[in-house]
Amino acid sequence: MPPSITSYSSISAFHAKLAQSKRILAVCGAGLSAASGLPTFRGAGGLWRNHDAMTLATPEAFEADPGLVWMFYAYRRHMALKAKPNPAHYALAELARRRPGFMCLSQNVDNLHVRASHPSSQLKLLHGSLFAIKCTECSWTDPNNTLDPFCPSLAPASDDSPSPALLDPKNPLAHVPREELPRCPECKTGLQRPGVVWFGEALDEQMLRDIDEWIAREQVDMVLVVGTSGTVWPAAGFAEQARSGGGKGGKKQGGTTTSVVTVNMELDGGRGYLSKNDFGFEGDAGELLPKLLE
Ligand code: BV8
Repeated sequence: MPPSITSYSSISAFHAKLAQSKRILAVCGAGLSAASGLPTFRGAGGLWRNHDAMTLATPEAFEADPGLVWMFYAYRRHMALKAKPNPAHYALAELARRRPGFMCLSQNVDNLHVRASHPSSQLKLLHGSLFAIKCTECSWTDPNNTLDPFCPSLAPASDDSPSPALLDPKNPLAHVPREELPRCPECKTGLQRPGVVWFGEALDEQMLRDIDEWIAREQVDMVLVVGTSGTVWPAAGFAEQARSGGGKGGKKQGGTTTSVVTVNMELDGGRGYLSKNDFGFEGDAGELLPKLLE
């Protein structure tokens, strides 16, 4: 185990549990993409300029100043397009190909799972995608829009990096008026907005039903909780829902235990996992997952 990784659990015991696991669930967060160079929400990269990303990822913020919110998303689209999937994304995609009983739930909107060719039937993007665009008013969507810049008023200063103004809190941000933002081509009245789930917005109901059904159908043997602070709901609840056999009359067969496996840069002193059946591995997911899932 390289010095940069502290294992609070034995890798061989983990591999033994993985080998006997039929149904495996992964819940992934921003830490999975840290090795691809994308900042997380919380932690050193979590603040975008002097704005807390969380206050920008809301319908109210978009209503109040769509230009500012679009600059935030144009910057994240630009960064995500420049980023590449890291070995952890490929390890999860490979696990899906090897294990039909594996389902990956991701909070990430950077499209890196898709670019790592993760089988779509075994991937649920809980919070949508930076590259899906939709209308604020009608049901129009553009599911795969990689325009960068998204529109002329949101152009970064140069090809290889967004405008310095976006990054340097000291530089006043140019105000982008609503009129310069693209309107919906269908209804002509709504604005085009990022196809992500903002705080205070509901996740896709059918997707949530499918997840509940997948968890309840059969005992989940292992939950991989990768690079997430577990602070955003309902994503934060899926690991315990799986442990309790779906919680909704799930078939919890006697004797089988669900192991929750936490992979995180900070395992809060090793208490990052709960019971003796659980595992904790502290370090970079980009380095850890390929070793754990080999
Ligand atoms: C909803 C898209 C209901 C936008 C995002 C209980 C139930 C339901 C809702 C709530 C509830 N309690 C509170 C709520 C409200 C709210 C919520 O959870 N608030 C929190 C802040 C308390 N939830 C919602 O609003 C959700 N909506 O449930 O609506 C409803 C029902 C009907 C009708 C109307 C409404 C919607 C939540 C979705 C928000 N959108 N993303 C965008 O991205 O711009 S969430 C956003 O935060 C990202 O998706 C991000 O992934 C996510 C969560 O953060 P993490 O992924 O965990 O990232 P974070 O930075 O926090 O942590 C990174 C971790 O990685 C750290 O632990 C770090 O140590 C680790 N790490 C760092 N580097 C590495 C690493 N690990 C490994 N390797 C490394 N190299």
